[in-house]
Amino acid sequence: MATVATEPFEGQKPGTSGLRKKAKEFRRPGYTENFVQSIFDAIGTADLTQSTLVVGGDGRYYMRDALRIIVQMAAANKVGRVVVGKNGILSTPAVSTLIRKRKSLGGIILTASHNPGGPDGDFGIKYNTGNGGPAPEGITKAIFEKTKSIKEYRICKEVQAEFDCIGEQTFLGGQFVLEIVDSITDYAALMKEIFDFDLLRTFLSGGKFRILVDAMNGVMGPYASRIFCEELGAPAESVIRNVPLEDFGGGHPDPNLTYAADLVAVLKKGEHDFGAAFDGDGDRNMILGRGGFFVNPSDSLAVIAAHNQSIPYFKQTGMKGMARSMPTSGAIDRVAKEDHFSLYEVPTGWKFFGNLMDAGKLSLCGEESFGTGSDHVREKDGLWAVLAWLTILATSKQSVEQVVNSHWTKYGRNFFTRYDYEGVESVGANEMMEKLRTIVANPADVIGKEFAGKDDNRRYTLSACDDFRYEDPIDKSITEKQGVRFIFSDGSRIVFRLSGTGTGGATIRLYIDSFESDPTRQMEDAQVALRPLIDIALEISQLQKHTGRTEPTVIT
Ligand code: G16
Repeated sequence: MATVATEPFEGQKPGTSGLRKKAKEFRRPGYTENFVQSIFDAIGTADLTQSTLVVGGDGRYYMRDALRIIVQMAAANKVGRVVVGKNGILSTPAVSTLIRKRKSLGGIILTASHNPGGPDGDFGIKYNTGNGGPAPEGITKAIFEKTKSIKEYRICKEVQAEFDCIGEQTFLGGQFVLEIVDSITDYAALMKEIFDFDLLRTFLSGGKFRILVDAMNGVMGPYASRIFCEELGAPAESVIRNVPLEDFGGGHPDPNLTYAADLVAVLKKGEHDFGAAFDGDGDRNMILGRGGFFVNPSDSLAVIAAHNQSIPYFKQTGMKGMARSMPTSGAIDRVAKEDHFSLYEVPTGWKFFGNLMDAGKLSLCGEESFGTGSDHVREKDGLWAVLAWLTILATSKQSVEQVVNSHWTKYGRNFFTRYDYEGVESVGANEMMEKLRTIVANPADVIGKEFAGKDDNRRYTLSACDDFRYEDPIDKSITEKQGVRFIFSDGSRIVFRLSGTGTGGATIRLYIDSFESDPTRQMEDAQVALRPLIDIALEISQLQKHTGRTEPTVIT
């Protein structure tokens, strides 16, 4: 075992979901080692010899090197057992599953999620705690503090592991065990406990109900092929781009209308009843219906909420409560209100749901950023969301579009859109946010003011504005500056925040949410319905002036 002297690297601060940087950065000598040692130092458990750590990732470029380093460092830091998916492959929800099943100390996930991969792409390292969820802020802050003062790391280079055959390997005279497991088995077993696989098999087998699932050359290919095709009988061609590639085939493994445009184009031909896509690490999902009908993630969450009793897991465990991230539309709020469930609003970041779930207050939650999940694990879960939708379709005997339309008829519709301005100069983006913060810091100057879009006679009166601050209901921790909000008297909201997952410059996210109860207007295109609020948002923020951008890079 070696103790290697090192010096801190600038900027090893975990963002919304772990440390994400260019792969090149992680390849700098000592960069990965420093961050991993800081995780071990922050865990602060003196004796790890009885502990298990789960490690895996989405197969992107540099994952195998990082995996080897982590295993050697876990041995040197005296962790008793490390569990790794075959060839290092584990989806993010599968890591969460294994951490919980093995009652592990925690896990390390190697992914930059939906960000591109390859030598010029992104990489990431995220620490999850024993509940299976992303480390809460207290721990990520402690990790960051350790990175700022690190002087040495420990590594055991004599641990030369093989990652391609299932079974146990023992090192250091039996003191360190590396266990390679099948990447899918435990996760698939959990899905069988949650859903009625017989019902889904009858629904999908023989290709009667035609599905098309795009794994975007991320980690989900093998999971989707095993579960949809082998287990549920969908034809093999139902899963496309199902081979995990280090660079995702040059694509951007982000399941949205821009980066999964190929899938949308195929669905538009009208030959499939249902389409879905996943991101690089399998926690995000996009749902499409026949003809490319797009289900907004906020609506997807609300629909699953409304149909929760068709899912066997919720029937057994009961619906303990629902939650969404702050920028996610209020569609689920209407279901919670109508059906008498508690509803929690948390900042962006799956880590904020964990405490509520552990306290038994939350069963179902989601985010506008294509994340949906339940308390079966402590990560969002793309394949779970697809199985939930297929269950709803099988039991309601309606098409995707019919399910969504009937939902709007019953609960009303929350129009929602998100504009992303990716790779903006940080200076301009920060200036814009600071200006917005100055406005909301003096609410008396703006509240009661009337706003209107450029070519529209609809008027919106500002009734509240703030920078979202969250007090965790369980541990009372406070998280501040989570998004600048402008709330109007009809409940419409405009929200601005900077992404915490990008790696180049800044990404500005602008979210707009507006409720429409009038059935004659509910079928309108969201971009048309929200146009005045978009204009108002651009006017208040002076986005173009600060960034030079006239158009967003992605519209959801
Ligand atoms: C992560 C978090 C999500 C968050 C998303 C976007 O997802 O787990 O909770 O909504 O980032 O965050 P931001 O708006 O800061 O970019 P993932 O799929 O990237 O791990």
